[in-house]
Amino acid sequence: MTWNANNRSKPGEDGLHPTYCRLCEAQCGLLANVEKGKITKILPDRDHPASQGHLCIKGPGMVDVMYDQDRVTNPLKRNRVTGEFEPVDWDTALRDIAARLIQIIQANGADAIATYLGNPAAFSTLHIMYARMFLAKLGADKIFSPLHADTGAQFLAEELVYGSPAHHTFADLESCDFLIMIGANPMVSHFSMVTEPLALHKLNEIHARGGVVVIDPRRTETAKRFEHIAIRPDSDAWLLCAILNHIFAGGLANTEILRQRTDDWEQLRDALQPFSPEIASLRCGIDAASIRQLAERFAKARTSACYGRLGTCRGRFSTLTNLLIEYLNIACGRFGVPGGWVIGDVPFSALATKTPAHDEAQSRVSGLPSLMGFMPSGSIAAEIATPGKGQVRALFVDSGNPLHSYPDPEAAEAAFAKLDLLVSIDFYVNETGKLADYILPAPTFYERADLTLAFMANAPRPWVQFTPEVIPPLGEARLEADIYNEILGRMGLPRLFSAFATTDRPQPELMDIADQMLRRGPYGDQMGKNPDGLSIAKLRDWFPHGIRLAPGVNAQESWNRIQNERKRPQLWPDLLPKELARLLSDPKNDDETLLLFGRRSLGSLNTWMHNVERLVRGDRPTLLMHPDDAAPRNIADGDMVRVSSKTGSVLIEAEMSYEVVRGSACYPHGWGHDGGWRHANSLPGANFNVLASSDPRDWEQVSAVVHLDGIKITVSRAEGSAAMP
Ligand SMILES: Nc1nc2c(c(=O)[nH]1)N[C@H]1C(S)=C(S)[C@@H](COP(=O)(O)OP(=O)(O)OC[C@H]3O[C@@H](n4cnc5c(=O)[nH]c(N)nc54)[C@H](O)[C@@H]3O)O[C@H]1N2
Ligand SMILES: Nc1nc2c(c(=O)[nH]1)N[C@H]1C(S)=C(S)[C@@H](COP(=O)(O)OP(=O)(O)OC[C@H]3O[C@@H](n4cnc5c(=O)[nH]c(N)nc54)[C@H](O)[C@@H]3O)O[C@H]1N2
Ligand code: SF4
Ligand SMILES: [Mo]
Repeated sequence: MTWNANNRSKPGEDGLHPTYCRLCEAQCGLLANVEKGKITKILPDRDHPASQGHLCIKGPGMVDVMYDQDRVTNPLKRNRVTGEFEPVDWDTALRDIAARLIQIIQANGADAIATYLGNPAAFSTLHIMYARMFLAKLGADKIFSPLHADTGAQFLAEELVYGSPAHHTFADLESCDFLIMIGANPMVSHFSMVTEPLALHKLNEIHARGGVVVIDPRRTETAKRFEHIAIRPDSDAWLLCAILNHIFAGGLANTEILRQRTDDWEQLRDALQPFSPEIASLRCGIDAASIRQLAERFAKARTSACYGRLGTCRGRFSTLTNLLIEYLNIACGRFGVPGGWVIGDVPFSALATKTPAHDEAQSRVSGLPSLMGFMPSGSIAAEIATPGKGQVRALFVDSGNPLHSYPDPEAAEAAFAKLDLLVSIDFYVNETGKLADYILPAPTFYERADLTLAFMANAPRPWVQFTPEVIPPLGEARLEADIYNEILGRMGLPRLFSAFATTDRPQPELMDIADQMLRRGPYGDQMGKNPDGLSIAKLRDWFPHGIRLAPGVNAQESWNRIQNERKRPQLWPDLLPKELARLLSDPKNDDETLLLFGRRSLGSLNTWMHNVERLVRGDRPTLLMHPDDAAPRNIADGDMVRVSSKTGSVLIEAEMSYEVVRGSACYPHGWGHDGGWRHANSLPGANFNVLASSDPRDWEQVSAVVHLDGIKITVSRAEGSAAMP
């Protein structure tokens, strides 16, 4: 499918094409130079209204992915006997897939079909919506995603406090004077759940106005630039309880706001009494005086916000931690004020149905609740391996690599091999794809039109941009929506978006739907009734670099964006007393075990950018250990070490570092490759998730997020280990 009416520069034409990067939430503006149908260079777009010339190495590096010799641009079929992939034509592949789906539905029912929708889909227009639609058309609804290794706990906390997991709170960086960042490393990640490409610039401004405090078990790239408070992994709930305890005990709370605009704050205040800074200090490793000082700086700053990201989302108390972040902002009167903690404006009209509520469905294998309509994704292998009604027999893996991204890859490998049908929609044969019956090649984002529908509600400086494809899809690559439509067609089922058909649009296409959402939304042209409003055609022709939608977020409006019935933040959900009691009775960690947590690097993105030599040249996956933890174990820099958890064990290289807090160890995620990529497979390193548990009892039970940060490990010097050169 192409969006081809009157493009300024047509896909593939020579010259500079304004476009934007769809790798991380910053969505930086880019200029792609095309010569003879090929992208030759990616330049920063200084005319972009938000990124203003910022970009990182991955945006240009994506061109190397595009032209990678290991990239898949034609459909492949795996011979189950030899294990080898062979080229196959689209029609044969799609017909076979359609026939097998019909067979599976007849024999096992539609609930034997499931989809795993990976991270890149979040950046591709309406992808999450239409992947769900595809399943719905088949009569199925079991969908898995990275949610349970990522944002799940934050979204659940938002649902519990404000009534919706799809309306997010974030820091209004523009006029914030004091920012606490817990478990986030925007100097590398470029922020998550705050859409702001100029991360460094914005943090520098806040630092100059008041302060940026980074709470992290590692002295990260971000922590080094600002103030760092080192914390033990998986102990943030203690710290936050103690900060709130001091806020209430020290008369620092904004009781007027609490009384007038929230519900149940007194229960929260009373329940936090046992969590004195002294008691919390024993658990989180931050001294009581520093906890009190942090609380006071936060409460007394002219404006302030407390923001948490991935480091708060994969521990054993993730939902609690994320609730406490909301409560801290609310209790200090920071919610819904400029420079504070806000809910942004969704700049599009929602055509989709309401996001399903937490616990609307339960996993048949663990009993754990669904979140936003996604099934507990750590159970994907068990959903395939466990017999009974609803056993998954056919799996679509679209833009994902669950075998590498979730705990216990060995169990996943065994389970995936037993499927009747595994289809990977991807441009690489990744570790999951290696087991697939079919690889159906998708275009990269440079070969695809998109509208910045996603993440704009989280932008302190909201904008919108449309990009046509810079060049047409390489080889036979096909957009995911088209692939789904072709399968549905061969099954005799209606196309995606058929529910939106009208007499003048009998077969609406993806971009027609996106256009409708923009045009009917608050900034839209109201289908022609408001000539000053926006449409995709206008963005394409008049604003190819994108356009700022508003000078900033309307912070006060955050109150009107609360989605629960009472339209007030709820400070005492049913699960809270239980979670607080669980925290209080949590046994203290002994000194023998270390707590393992992860890190990312600037040149790689999760599991799939390691095949590009220039992106990984400077990376070396090592286990960072504090010298005080290494010495008693007789471990030195460069030694190979055996790292074991109750789930698995890996042999990796150790690196001495004062960056990590004592009692912890840090290893990057996404390494240890064994997919269809030559360079990545040749690199050292192991898959972190071998050490993470796939036993649902080890996960946080309310959100079903898996436990990836703070995994208990033992580390010993490997026999015969010599220091690496
Ligand atoms: N131990 C540990 N585990 C983690 C994490 C961690 O920090 N530590 N992080 C977690 C997080 S935050 C996330 S988001 C997940 C990610 O988990 P996943 O989404 O399962 O995995 P990715 O590594 O993002 O793999 C994405 C795949 O999509 C392909 N792809 C890229 N763009 C496109 C596209 O446009 N279309 C299609 N069809 N395919 C595309 C890539 O080639 C790649 O194979 O991993 C989680 N797992
Ligand atoms: N270069 C690059 N950028 C990326 C990605 C990438 O892979 N590479 N991935 C993208 C994706 S999918 C996501 S979800 C975002 C994530 O964006 P961020 O959350 O900003 O990035 P992370 O590097 O995961 O940062 C998590 C931080 O939490 C810390 N941490 C770990 N455990 C704990 C803990 O128990 N307590 C506290 N307080 N901190 C802890 C880690 O040391 C780390 O610094 O990044 C996105 N951007
Ligand atoms: S920061 Fe890098 S990866 Fe993220 S959008 Fe910008 S160029 Fe792309
Ligand atoms: Mo993520």
